[in-house]
Amino acid sequence: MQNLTRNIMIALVLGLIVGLALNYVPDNVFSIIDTYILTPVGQIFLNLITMLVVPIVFISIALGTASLKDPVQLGRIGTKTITFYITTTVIALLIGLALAYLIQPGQSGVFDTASASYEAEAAPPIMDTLLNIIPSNPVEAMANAEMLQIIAVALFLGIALARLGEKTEGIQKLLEQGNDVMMFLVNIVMFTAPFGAFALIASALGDAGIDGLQSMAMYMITVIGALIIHAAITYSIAIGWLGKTNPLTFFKNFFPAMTVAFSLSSSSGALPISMRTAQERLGVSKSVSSFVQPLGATINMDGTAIMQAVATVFIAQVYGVELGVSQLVMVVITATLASIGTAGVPGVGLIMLSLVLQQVGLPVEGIALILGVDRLLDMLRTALNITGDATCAYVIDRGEKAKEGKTAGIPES
Ligand code: DAS
Repeated sequence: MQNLTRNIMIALVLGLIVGLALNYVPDNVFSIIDTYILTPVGQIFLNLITMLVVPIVFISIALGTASLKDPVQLGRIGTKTITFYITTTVIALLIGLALAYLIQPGQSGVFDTASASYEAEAAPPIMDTLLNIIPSNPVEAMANAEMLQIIAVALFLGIALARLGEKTEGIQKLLEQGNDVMMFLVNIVMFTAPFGAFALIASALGDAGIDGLQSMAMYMITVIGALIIHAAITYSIAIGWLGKTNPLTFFKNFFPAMTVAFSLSSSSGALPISMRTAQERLGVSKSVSSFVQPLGATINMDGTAIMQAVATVFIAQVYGVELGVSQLVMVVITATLASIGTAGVPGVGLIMLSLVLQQVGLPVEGIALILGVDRLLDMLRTALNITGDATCAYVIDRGEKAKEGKTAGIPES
């Protein structure tokens, strides 16, 4: 794991250097390099990982649920998980809104709203998503990577396995072997991680351009500042107070997973590594990790919520729209619900942002203003998203072990 992290870090630094350098080559040269080298390499890496997401989430949730034999414990862990995720997402949104009003990123610089245009991808209506959690056709749900529906089917299967016990040990064994196969395939795919990380960040930086970064500097500073504050305050309080652990030790041990999430810009794609890191380096039990983290990769995206809060205020400021308190409340509610229904894949935050903007009557084409730097911010907010999932798993695991009188906490390295 250390070698992988080191190689990814080296690849990211090289990618940053190359990405900056690509700003000084003619546009047509960059376009050729990006089209025929960077984007294909990055896409191959993303597809390799994304290919494994559906089986990994399904198997992990089914096994995690099946291992929680006591339905009372399953209910307790499920309730704590959902409560933690919704609470931290609301706090993240409030931090994003507060910092955006403090820094006022939309007041600095000149933004060309006249030519701004953005075709919002059809975001799933939130209520439909929540009502359709139970799929009529599980196979179709898997084929369409409807993550909430896949989780629902896996939960039902896991509960059945837990209740039927030995009668279904063959299926449980099959799932466990399937999990071993998936982890083996992840190991193979992760060999390509440094190449993918290099290509993705070089392409994103080359695409954003130095001018783009400068004009969006205040917006990026606001988002990055809120991400840091959320990790440094919200998660640190949870880790220190509820997890009884030094937050710095936690972040240091979880850092390898954060680099993978940063490279991938995909919570779901980073899931295998984030679960393995939580289990091996944070000491989280497999049953809690396999239940809490796959759920979080889909329904918990605090980093994304922060981007949406800041982007909404930024776009309102650029277009000279005053947001009332009721509209800000709608931003919090819509962004919280929107994050529940979408899988953790690259760029999904922007799709949800169009939902939030529509909800508060802001022009969706305002997204065009932040599009250029979004891939870079997506890397950072995805790293925060999975850190929130791991924080939840760690805190819940500590609570469960305390109940059982077991020792808990980060194993001595
Ligand atoms: N890339 C998303 C994720 O995987 C986050 C986002 O798009 O905001 O968590």
